[in-house]
Amino acid sequence: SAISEALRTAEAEGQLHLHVQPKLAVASGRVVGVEALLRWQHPVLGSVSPAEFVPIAERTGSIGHIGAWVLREACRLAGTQLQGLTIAVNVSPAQLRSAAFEDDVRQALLASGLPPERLELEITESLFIDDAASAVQRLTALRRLGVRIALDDFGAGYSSLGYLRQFSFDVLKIDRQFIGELMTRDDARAIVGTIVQLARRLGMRTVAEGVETEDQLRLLVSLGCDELQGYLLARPAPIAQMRAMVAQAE
Ligand code: G
Ligand code: G
Ligand code: MN
Ligand code: NA
Repeated sequence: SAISEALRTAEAEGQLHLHVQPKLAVASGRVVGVEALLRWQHPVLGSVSPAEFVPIAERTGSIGHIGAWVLREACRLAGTQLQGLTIAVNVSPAQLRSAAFEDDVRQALLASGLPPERLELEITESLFIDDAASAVQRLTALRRLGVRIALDDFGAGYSSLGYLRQFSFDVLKIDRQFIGELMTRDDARAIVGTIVQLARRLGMRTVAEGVETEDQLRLLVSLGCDELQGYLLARPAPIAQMRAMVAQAE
């Protein structure tokens, strides 16, 4: 297709960019990290969402190249413009299963000089579906590099509490569907409260994603959630537009 053709050269043509979205720590009221979100601006196709092009890049194999660029660029940005903050990078299951991935992470850290604990990899639970044992092996190898591992969109899909015993994630990101229903559904509130307590017992931090209202923020604080992310605080934007928020972290 036109998209898969154009994807092949997107990086070389300078059409890829990272936006960042801040994460606020409840305890300190400060920005403690950002999530990197990939953007593709094509001269003819316009701006294409990663929700659309990442699955295509996975099928055609372009994801290896693109994912390595995302890692390099995220580490570079964090090292040069995000004093002390962590940067989180989304990694799809297909990327993680590739043999080259671990080396891409190592190279990105080396080239940027970023301390590994400032890089967080956000993976989704679908990684575990086909072969949980090898997923655990790969995550363990990455953890040995010193990077942090977050379980993204927790509760959205095939959540099994078993995954939480097979690998101890550093962070649980509570799926934004629950956050969106927090004020209107008792079950969403019960689930979020329970996830927060479970994470605490297992030594994981919790991040609520998709926080859009003050009411949600207040409730999440009272439920004991550690970090908040969402349009209420800031929409994903180029790092240059995030200067004021990031400076607040110093
Ligand atoms: O920010 P946005 O609405 O465009 O993100 C849409 C989806 O694309 C989300 O599921 C997000 O996790 C994913 N995504 C964003 N950036 C990246 C990236 O760099 N790599 C991968 N694999 N997925 C990404
Ligand atoms: O799958 P992942 O959680 O990585 O997806 C991140 C996606 O969530 C991106 O598309 C980002 O633009 C979007 N996002 C971030 N904050 C909010 C929010 O407050 N509300 C909604 N609806 N989407 C958000
Ligand atoms: Mn994410
Ligand atoms: Na998410």
